Amino acid sequence: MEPASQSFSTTGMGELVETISKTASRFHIVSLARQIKACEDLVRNTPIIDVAILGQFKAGKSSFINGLIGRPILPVGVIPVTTVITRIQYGERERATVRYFDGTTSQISQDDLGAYVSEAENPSNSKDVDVVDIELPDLAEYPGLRFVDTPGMGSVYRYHKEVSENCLPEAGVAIPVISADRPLSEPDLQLIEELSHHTPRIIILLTKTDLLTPGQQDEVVQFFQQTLKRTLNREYPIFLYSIHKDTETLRDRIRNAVMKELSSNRDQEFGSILLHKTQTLLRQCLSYLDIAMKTSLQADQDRELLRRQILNEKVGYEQLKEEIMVITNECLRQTRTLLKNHLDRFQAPLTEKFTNRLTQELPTWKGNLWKLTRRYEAWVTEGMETEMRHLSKTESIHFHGTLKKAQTGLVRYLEGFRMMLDENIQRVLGIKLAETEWKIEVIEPEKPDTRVLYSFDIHWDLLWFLIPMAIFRGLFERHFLNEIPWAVEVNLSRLAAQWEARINRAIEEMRGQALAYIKDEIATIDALLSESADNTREIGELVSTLQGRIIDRG
Ligand SMILES: Nc1nc2c(ncn2[C@@H]2O[C@H](COP(=O)(O)OP(=O)(O)OP(=O)(O)O)[C@@H](O)[C@H]2O)c(=O)[nH]1
Ligand SMILES: [Mg+2]
Repeated sequence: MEPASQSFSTTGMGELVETISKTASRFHIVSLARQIKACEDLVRNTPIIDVAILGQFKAGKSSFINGLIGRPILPVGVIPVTTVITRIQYGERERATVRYFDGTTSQISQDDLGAYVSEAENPSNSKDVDVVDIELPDLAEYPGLRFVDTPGMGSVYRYHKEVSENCLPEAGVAIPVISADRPLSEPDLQLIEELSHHTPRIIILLTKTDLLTPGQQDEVVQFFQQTLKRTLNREYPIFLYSIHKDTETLRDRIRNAVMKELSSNRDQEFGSILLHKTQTLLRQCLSYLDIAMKTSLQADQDRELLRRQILNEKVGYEQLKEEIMVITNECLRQTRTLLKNHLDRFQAPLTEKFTNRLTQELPTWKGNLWKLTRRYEAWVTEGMETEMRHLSKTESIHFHGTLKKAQTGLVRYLEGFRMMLDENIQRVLGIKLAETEWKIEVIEPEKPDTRVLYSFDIHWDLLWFLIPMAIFRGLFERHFLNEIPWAVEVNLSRLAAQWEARINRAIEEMRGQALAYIKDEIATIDALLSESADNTREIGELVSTLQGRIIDRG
């Protein structure tokens, strides 16, 4: 903490108020808005000190201000009167300006004031008046001071209290008014306590002293002093006032001891008011930042926990990858068996079909062994191609078994991963991940190549000119027929291998998608987590900057 320094510069304060203002908007500390605005106004504008007269309804606030002015400008009455904030200051000419909530203004005659500031003529402030500003040549002896008359608190008009409370941040000097017939109620103490946050200058005014004997007045003043000391541990100057008895004397006492002093030391007063306000603002801002910091730290811890949960061996990318590998490898391995088992059932019927056809066709084939062999090759190739193409078409639906299994496995696995992530995020951060439309599509394998290659192991046919067909034809025909089961088996197996390659490629593609999904999701969460750490750092930096501006009040 910086050593206490009572010297200050408005520039330095302006910069501090600006930092607080930025902090408040960055962390949405809306509750400080009015105080910030009040400090900004004080820093920016010509120093004018608002002397706010506040207190319970009918305490005699408006009457007291009228007394200071020396004539009955403000409406007073036996029922709650003041309904709008009225600010009165010195001006060369008499002038009254009504400022409305919508920002518009209008000049009114002093005599019409009641129509705007009294509850009777402007019920519930139906005229939407924000404030009425009055300038009077009568106040020449109080340059730089602006007396602020406020609606009374504690009456049936609850909004009167709100209006008055809202103006507390602007109060430079506060005069809580307490009527002698209701000496120091709980709301009075609360008001004084609240005021102490906003101003270093609180002067208590005990009104209607004509209702008390001098002895009773002393008694009441003593009671005030003791109570304030006991409850707030503070001492405040207490002044007496009455509109009926010793008015001049009492008023002059306040004038000389308070108002004149405020006026003549205005710059210094202004400085200490601004200092007080910015320090209060600073402390409040720091206490909000404290909450933000705690929340952020807590969140960081939880996020760290979440991070650990995401990155631990159970849910870390490497582990997830391994599990996904297990799921898919199992499917990849099973593809061949599945295909083989399915295609095996075609072995016998196809063999029979080809054998029968060949048995029928062979006798019609003419020529030497070479020609016969070529013919046989062409016949088998064409026949096999047709059959394999047909099988590939009609049976492919049954080949997708492992692909579907891999898809189901991956989808289920990813759902589990996401659900786990979702639960953690919800528990730690209290937010729900947006649903993703993500799902694994089965990738259709491309159609395999059904071309068939076939030839004898030993190229007898090249020796065709040595082989007399009349003797050996029967032998070769048998050989051709015997080749059929093998040809069927080889081509079914080739078909299976081609489908296996394609299906497994599709499974691997799905695996790639699943891994990319997990990787992306983890990276996103990771990025969000690092952002939160920055938040804590940012708050930390702000806290240390602002703490350096705290002045120890000792
Ligand atoms: N006996 C006595 N009555 C007073 C004194 N000051 C004010 N009153 C009376 O108290 C009543 C209220 O006075 P106001 O000045 O209107 O009081 P206020 O605090 O402004 O009231 P609100 O604006 O309604 O909050 C009026 O009837 C005044 O005549 C005083 O010193 N002695
Ligand atoms: Mg009043």
